[in-house]
Amino acid sequence: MPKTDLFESPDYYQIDELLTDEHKLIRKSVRDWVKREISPIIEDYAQRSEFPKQLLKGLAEIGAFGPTMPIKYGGLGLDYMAYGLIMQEIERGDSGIRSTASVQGSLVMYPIFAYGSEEQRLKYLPKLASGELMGCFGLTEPDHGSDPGGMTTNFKDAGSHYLLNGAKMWISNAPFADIAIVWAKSEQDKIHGLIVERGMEGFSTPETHNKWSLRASATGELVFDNVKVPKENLLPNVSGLKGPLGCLNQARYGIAWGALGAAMDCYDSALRYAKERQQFGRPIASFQLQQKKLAEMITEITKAQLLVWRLAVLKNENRATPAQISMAKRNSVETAVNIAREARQILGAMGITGEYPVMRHMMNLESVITYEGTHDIHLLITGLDITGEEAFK
Ligand code: TGC
Ligand code: FAD
Repeated sequence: MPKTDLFESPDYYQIDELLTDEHKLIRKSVRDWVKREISPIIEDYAQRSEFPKQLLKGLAEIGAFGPTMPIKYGGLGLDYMAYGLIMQEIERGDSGIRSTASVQGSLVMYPIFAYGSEEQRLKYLPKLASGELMGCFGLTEPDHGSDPGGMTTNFKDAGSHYLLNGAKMWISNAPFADIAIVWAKSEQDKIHGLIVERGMEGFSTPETHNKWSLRASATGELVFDNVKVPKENLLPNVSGLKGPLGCLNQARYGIAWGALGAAMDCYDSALRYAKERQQFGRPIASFQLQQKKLAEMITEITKAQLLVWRLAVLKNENRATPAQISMAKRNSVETAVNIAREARQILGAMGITGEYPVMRHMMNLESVITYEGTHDIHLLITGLDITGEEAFK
């Protein structure tokens, strides 16, 4: 049943005054699109555990795929504030849809742009920006998640081509992607990025089922059984773990903004419900316990908004460090998870139904807190940054 989306974004500290008119216009156009295209259908797709593929064209049209890329390659040449706002608005609709946009822009287009040859850029980027081609990013393996440096997926020089073997797991967009950016070790034990195309013999992408989280996002494996990859598909300009981790900086930045969108939607739903729902002859918003929850939500959202706004300024100036991005990703997702859990309680029994977006956000955020570096890993990155002592190994 189509639902009316009444979302209004909180701006408790007049942070909008820190945005340009162009930023506000971009946010409005994405928000209108989300209200029109995502909100009415997302609950059904999440319940059915199906990715709404028909949204891809619209996502491309609103500039969700690589908005910071130069116009020459099909991007919009926007700044990182605009990129953050786009991710915030899309994840306000659903984390799974934001995942698709993050992967396409930050994890597929970015490595081709940053590490690819000019031929690779011209061949792939415009088609990825328009959604004509969709991509996925294969770093995680069954036995190597937080520790991707231990990967065993590998390729050998077979003269006219490379021979790729191994498997990746938990890969967003894998079941329908046309291309995959795959990180694999060479015979010299160096990590490189390869562009693997659907249809290459020995390459398959089985879908992962039975998820309770990100149900409207398609997740799968990437399996490589002696796949012949043309030599021109190797990304020539990077080697080592810094290649994939450099892409993660881009995507984690987007999540820092995106998760706040989910938090705002939960807060907005809970506030509206608390004002309308009557118990003991009064709106539940009049009870101190409910006010505490709501007041803490808006406080945490406001703090996180200021953090990501400042991060965007630093990123625009090319001064945002990976550790600063880790802190923001971790903080925003924790904020969102806590707010979703509290909002669900304010809604009482209604909170467990699909009549409201809260439980869907809550379950989605359990993936967001794990992917792109777990909550623990980001804390350890901050720990390393401030102490100089590595506690991973
Ligand atoms: P370590 O020895 O620290 O570093 C290896 C090399 O990488 C460099 N480096 C970075 N470069 C760029 N950006 C960063 N953020 C970087 N972090 C490290 C580092 O300088 C070094 O360079 P060099 O030249 O000296 O070789 O590596 P480590 O093996 O100790 O691991 C460090 C650790 C644990 C922080 C890292 O591996 C990590 O971040 N693990 C988490 C893995 C992760 O985030 N996986 C995400 C998979 S993709 C995904 O989840 C997509 S979900 C998308 C969606 O649906 O939205
Ligand atoms: P593990 O690394 O096994 O960690 C398990 C637990 O141990 C965690 O709590 C972790 O914090 C903790 N831990 C690990 N190491 C340490 C340590 N040194 N110190 C303290 N604690 C530690 N990956 C991709 O490559 N591409 C994708 O598109 C992608 N999409 C995803 C989509 C979804 C829905 C999900 C759930 C995951 C996706 N991932 C993807 C994988 C994701 O990045 C990994 O799940 C994540 O990096 C964690 O790896 P893991 O699940 O193997 O957990």
